Amino acid sequence: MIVTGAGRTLDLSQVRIMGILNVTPDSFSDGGRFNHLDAALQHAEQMLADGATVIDVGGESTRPGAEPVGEQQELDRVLPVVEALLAKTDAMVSVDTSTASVIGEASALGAHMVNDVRALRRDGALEAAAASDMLICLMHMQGEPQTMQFDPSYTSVLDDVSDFLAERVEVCERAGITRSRMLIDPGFGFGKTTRHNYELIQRLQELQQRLQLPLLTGLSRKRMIGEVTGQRQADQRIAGSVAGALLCAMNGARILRVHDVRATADALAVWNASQHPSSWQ
Ligand code: 7PJ
Repeated sequence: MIVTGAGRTLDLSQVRIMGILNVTPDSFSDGGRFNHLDAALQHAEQMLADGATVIDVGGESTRPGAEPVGEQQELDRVLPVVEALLAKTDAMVSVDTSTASVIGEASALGAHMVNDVRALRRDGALEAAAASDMLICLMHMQGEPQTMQFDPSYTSVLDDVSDFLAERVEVCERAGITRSRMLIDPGFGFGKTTRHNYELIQRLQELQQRLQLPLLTGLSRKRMIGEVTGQRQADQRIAGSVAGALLCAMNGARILRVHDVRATADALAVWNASQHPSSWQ
């Protein structure tokens, strides 16, 4: 399985790691330490050295209850980092955004992927993505970040997620985005209880079979890891997150969106070795 965005191909026959680069002042799991350009670049370079292929740059906090960010503020946060990453690293560059102007400007700079937690439902986002040649990750979310964790409810979480994504895929196709540019994501923690999240992990294979598109998953340091491990602090959730990421990979995910790149790469290496023992002495 190979996907191409903005002229850059990504071979998904091996599972890839997307390293999270938050450029929000309130990024909950890194304390907002990577606000400044140099620090952001340095962090990205470390993640690439540790085994990331994609760097996901986000200027809007979508954690539960977070305040929305203004458009100009998001542009100011994200674009300089995208530009620097494209100039100075060989990363595949993804922008974690729902904003049409950010999609358009990032595309003009040469960014390779749009990662949209709102699946291109904001005004102008679909058109901006269609006008680009970027990869598009469509994610499922029930509600909006400010209220989504109040009382998430589903008849069948897998059916709802898969129906929603199927509809967004269709809308994108009608707008001229080919399926070869799409990825899908169940959206762990976005309007879902812990039970919903783990049911989705258990049934990830089914989701992939229904949609027939490459799966991206992100559960790194999230509350669903804290809930079952008892780890209240995000930076204490690394082992749990690595276990969760590996489970997603074993259940068919092709791109893993993570904070802890090296730990995740190590886990994938061990899994790989167990699949190809003959490459070892
Ligand atoms: C996700 C995301 C995710 C995708 C965030 C956090 C919250 N994009 N952006 N999937 N989560 N595609 O990292 O905790 O799960 S922001």
